[in-house]
Amino acid sequence: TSVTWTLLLFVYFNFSEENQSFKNVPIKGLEPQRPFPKKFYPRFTRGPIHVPELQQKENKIGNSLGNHIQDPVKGEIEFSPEMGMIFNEEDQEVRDLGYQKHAFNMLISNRLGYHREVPDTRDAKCREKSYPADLPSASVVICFYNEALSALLRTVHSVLDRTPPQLLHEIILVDDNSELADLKKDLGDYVKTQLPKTTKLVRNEKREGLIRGRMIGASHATGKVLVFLDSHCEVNEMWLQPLLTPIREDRRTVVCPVIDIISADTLTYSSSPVVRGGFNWGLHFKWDLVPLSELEGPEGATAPIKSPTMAGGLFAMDREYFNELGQYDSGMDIWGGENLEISFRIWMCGGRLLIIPCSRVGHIFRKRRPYGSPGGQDTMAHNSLRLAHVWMDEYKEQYFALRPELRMRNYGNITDRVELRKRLNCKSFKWYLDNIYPEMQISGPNAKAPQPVFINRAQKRPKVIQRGRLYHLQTNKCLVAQGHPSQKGGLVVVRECDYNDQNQVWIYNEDHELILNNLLCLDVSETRSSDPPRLMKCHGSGGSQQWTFGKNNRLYQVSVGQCLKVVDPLSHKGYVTVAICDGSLPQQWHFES
Ligand code: UD2
Ligand code: MN
Repeated sequence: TSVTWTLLLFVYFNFSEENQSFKNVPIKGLEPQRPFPKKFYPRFTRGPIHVPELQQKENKIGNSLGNHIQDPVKGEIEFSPEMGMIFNEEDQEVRDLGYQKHAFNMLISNRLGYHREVPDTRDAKCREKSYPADLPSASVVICFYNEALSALLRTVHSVLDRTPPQLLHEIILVDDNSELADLKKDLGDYVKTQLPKTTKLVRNEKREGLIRGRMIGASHATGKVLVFLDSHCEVNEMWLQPLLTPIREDRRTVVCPVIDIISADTLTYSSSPVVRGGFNWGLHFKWDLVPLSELEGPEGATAPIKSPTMAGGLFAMDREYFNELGQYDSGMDIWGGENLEISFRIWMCGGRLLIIPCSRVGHIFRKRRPYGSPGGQDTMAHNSLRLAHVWMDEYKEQYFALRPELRMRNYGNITDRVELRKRLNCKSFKWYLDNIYPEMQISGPNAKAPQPVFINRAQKRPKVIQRGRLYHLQTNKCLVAQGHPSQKGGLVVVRECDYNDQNQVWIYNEDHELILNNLLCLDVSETRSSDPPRLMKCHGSGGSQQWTFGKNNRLYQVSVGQCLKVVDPLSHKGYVTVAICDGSLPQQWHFES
């Protein structure tokens, strides 16, 4: 038990620290949703990764732009860190176009195809659970705008592959007036000829945004329960049963799976810690560690957790209850804010919102949103204003204190929503804060008594695998910083090796990062792979800072799919770059301890 207590205390301290530190986080405008801060991650260890040499044959599968609808044989391509290897210009084009249009690695997405196994990330105890036989059936609604076809179809097939047919009433795809040619044509053909009749495609005449888009999807649904998913997800084993069970018990329960992380750069699927939803006064969603009071009980790690808010994209809800509760605010545009609005509404109007640790769905977390709104407006601010005015009572002042420029901004007509709140007899926002989110810090306009300050904890660091010199075989030189190794954004070059110089010492760790002199990480630009590598602050989320040592002494950059190379081995300048891996001498490196 003492171990358990230590663990719980650790969780608690971290939780409090998060609340303390968020005060200083600047509120940015249109910020895409990020995965959890690093300290939330359990170190997810996988067995040894098998690294097959990618064959040109495999490379052809589905990776040409006109050749998407060719379903690679399941399991033909095993995942490897070198999955994004670039062999030719066409690969480069697919990769670059993917980052530009979708902000993730479309080359890897295409190579993975429409089916793949994902690691079962559930707690072991989840596997022992059983669920009622008479669960309600679900309509899965997936709304998309300009999605990469391979990611969309992998979402659909993951649902078809891992849902018992009797529980899957239908899948409704809502095309939010996408412009991409393959979505306009190939997708329609594919749905007609390759998917069961229960998969339907609905097309919006004009771009509506994800909020009205989901309402349109829901209006076509006839299943008992609505399940919403983003268009770049992969559902895990037994994902649906644990979601349907609490809804069957109480129709006013809304449930979310744990959102696992699919890396935007490598498409690796990895486990998320069980966290719950919160928000800050800038009305941005954030993840919180689960407070002690929620972790008690016999079911331990597998028990549903009450969550003050939802992330937005992935949840299940009784369909009639969705309608009764007022669906969404149809005055909200494109993206943002609807997740807080529905969360407040659920809690304040007599429902509850739970996260179900035994249900897991992976989602590609991108570093930026690849699309704008048709008129270029900040829809997040527009939508947040609407929700603040309808639901937050005097606490909307907390928002205006941070965003004074929005006080006078027009947010359209909210009469219907105000009436809805009255009709449903919803509680006050103060009740919500006191009872559902007591951890929320309130300073300024509606201040509470100050909260105690908690101890800061050091973040866990990835384990060092090797420490030494990065030696270039052809030139007999070592990789070093061009300027000072502590200079952010500095280039690296090869120079005469000096075995007494700390500034030439690299660390290679279990996260595949290369860190010079224990300071900065070797990093590449994800969108412009022609840029030379630079030393940057270690961000800990892989991708642009992930390097592997492979065949022919190559040093492979996972995110750009290319190898580190000395540009001109005869020049004293020693410039390096990344280029298509060809096994040639300029691309050969040794890590020397
Ligand atoms: C998160 C949610 C997302 C939504 C958003 C706030 C998760 C995993 N994702 O942002 O579901 O709640 O916060 O609004 O919780 N889309 C359209 N039309 C548009 C724009 C987007 O159909 O005009 C689709 C898009 O293709 C995607 C979904 O809506 O399938 C969500 O958009 P996103 O993935 O850009 O949002 P995300 O994950 O950053
Ligand atoms: Mn998304």
